[in-house]
Amino acid sequence: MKLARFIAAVLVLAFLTVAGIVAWTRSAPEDGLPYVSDDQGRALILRGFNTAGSAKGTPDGLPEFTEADLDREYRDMGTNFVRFLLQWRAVEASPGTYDTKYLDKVAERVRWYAKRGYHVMLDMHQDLWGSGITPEGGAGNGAPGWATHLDGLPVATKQPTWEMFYLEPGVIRAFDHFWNTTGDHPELMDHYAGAWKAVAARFKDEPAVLGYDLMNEPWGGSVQGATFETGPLAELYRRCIAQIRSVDTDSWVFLEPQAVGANWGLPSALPHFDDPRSGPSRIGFVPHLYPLPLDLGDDYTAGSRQWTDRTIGWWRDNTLRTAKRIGGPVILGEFGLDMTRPGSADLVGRVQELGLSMSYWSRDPGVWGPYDDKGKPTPLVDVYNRAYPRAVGGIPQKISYAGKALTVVFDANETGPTEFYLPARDFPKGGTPSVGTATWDPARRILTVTTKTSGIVTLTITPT
Ligand code: MNI
Repeated sequence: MKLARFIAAVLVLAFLTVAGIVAWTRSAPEDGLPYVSDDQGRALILRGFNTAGSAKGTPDGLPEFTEADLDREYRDMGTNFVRFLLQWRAVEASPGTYDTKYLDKVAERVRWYAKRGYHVMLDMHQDLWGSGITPEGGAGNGAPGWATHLDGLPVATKQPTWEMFYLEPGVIRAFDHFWNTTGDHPELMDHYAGAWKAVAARFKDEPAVLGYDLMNEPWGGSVQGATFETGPLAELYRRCIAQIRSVDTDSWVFLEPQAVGANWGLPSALPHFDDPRSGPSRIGFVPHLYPLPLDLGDDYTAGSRQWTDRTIGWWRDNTLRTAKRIGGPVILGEFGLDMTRPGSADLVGRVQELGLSMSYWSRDPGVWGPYDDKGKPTPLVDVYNRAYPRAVGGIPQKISYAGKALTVVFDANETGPTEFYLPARDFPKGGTPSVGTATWDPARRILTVTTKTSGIVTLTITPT
């Protein structure tokens, strides 16, 4: 096992080196990506959590999460975003029938967020296809049992790490049926797209719902890489886009690349998609980031820190390149790690400095999350609780931090005031803007700043 790990590490680092050299010799696109905007047209900077991994295993498919938990999250970290996990098995428990009671319960949770000014991205989650891949049901999640066809192929129930289940013959076959690689179950993809239509029909009029993350961490089964991303994955996305747009022309559709490779910073071959709505396309890119040295068990220290920084650089370049091709904004859908390990807090800070909208993996209690099993804050709370512009009255050009001060440069476009979340630790009495007029909401810790409505604005907020 040790040797296998070493070989895997060497192979992947070799790949990353090649990808890195390729990325280096091409110019990295820096700007010109659109932003997700709110109903006033302001650019949104999103900070939040995946909520929650527990939805994978609960019988009703809902996360273990209360309205009081959300209040605490806002109080402690001032988030404005959630990547909320859905389960296909809960949406479409029997073929062609959509569970309105489940969708009502999701809607109830969406309203908790809406009441507090959050934006919600609904994520059709899966790992390892579905719970039907093993008899006990504890390995995979997502797909309903009726959509799980293993054809009697084996799935060994003991694996050195959970990802290894993806290589089991039965799991590969379940995916091959879904992608219609086998030709035996062409109906499955349309069921999935139909489930999305049902979700979109339910949430199209909920302004807090920003959009839909079509599939978590896609895996191609026996078809991999560019062949998968430009073939069956693109086909699934086209069908889902068509179904969603038949009922909802306004929400964003968010696309993930194949997880293997892209999670580590390798390029994705995901193509451009036409958005059949009038007005500008609303299709965005939501990759994940799991730097390989950490996946292999290292900490963000010493030599591993250098490799991690390099992989983050390649991830950024390759992500922006794919987003350019798609023509949409980027949200970092998942990034997370064990916060009790050395260097973890530094790494979260490093990832925040990419300046992207993001949802941390995840909100669940434990060493990765903001609160441990006893509800005590982990070191994540302190790093994640950082001043940021929640909504910007123009096109952001640059966001930078100098000590406690925060500067945002934007091209004003008459869309409304700029809003900042300012944590009590750094801004105990609120903040003072370098230009414009401000109102301070001490309960929500939000500073709203009205500036000129056209031209470049450089707005610095310092502690009052
Ligand atoms: O690290 C992964 C990951 C590794 C390998 C593979 N394949 C071999 C297909 C797929 C995914 N995923 C990271 C995180 N994503 C889930 C939720 O989406 C979390 O539980 C993982 O930590």
